[in-house]
Amino acid sequence: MAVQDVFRAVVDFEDEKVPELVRAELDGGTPVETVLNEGLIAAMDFVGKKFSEGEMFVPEMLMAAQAMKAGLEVLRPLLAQAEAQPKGTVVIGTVQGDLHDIGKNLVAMMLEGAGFRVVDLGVDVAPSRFLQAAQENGAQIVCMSALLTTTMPRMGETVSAIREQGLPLKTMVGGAPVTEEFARRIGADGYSEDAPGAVELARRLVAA
Ligand code: B1M
Repeated sequence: MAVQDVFRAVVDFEDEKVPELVRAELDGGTPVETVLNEGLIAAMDFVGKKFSEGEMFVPEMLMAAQAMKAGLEVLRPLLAQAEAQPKGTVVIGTVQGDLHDIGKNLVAMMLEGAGFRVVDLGVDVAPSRFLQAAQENGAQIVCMSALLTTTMPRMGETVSAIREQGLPLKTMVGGAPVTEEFARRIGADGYSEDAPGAVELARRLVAA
């Protein structure tokens, strides 16, 4: 039994087997971060590479994503041991036109775990919906995720809409194609390349 088994089960689309393998790893004393990074996330990176190389196709990516999600559900309570007093409220979503939600869900879980109240808008979220939900929920931060180069511009549009309305909201962005430089260019308040970094950033933005 090794974290490699978790990796293999995701790559082989064994969504029924993944939760039990994840549980077995945790029971055996493997740290939750290792199961997450070396098992689940590494498997999705592998699948993405195979897709780029034309060796896997969309249905296979989807099956692997389902297997990864099944594993994430086991990790959820460990990642999200919320504290009593919310650190602040964040509104999070994957931007308009983009249906990738695994990374966004991970960021949401870790923010919850760090004690933030998280309003998750799901996927395909239009700029106006981010604004409306942030105002309705008294949020301090709007968190946007994008996995497609074609949907990244929606992040800039959301930031601009917030600035135009003069709303006192901080914005943070992330997702595989997003960079620090891109975040600066669109005027976002912050960028993080991974979920733990997103938690650190959210803490800094709320404190600022
Ligand atoms: Co898609 N897909 N996909 N896909 N998919 C990618 C993104 C791609 C890179 C694959 C490839 O070509 N190698 C490519 C994008 C190319 C590009 O634009 N540069 C691609 C493509 C092309 C497509 C379609 C267009 C394919 C098609 O139909 N021809 C299509 C688009 C659909 C749409 O969105 N409109 C599509 C569809 C799909 C599926 C539905 C099959 C499925 C998504 C299922 C789901 O999410 N529910 C899927 C998948 C699974 C992938 C890959 C394989 C894996 C993505 C993933 O979940 N990674 C992906 C290849 C890859 O990235 N390796 C690929 C694991 C996840 C934990 O990582 O989301 O990066 P990630 O999140 C990280 C960080 O980025 C960061 O934290 C997370 C963990 O630490 N982070 C943030 C994320 N959001 C953040 C926000 C923050 C801070 C940090 O602050 C707010």
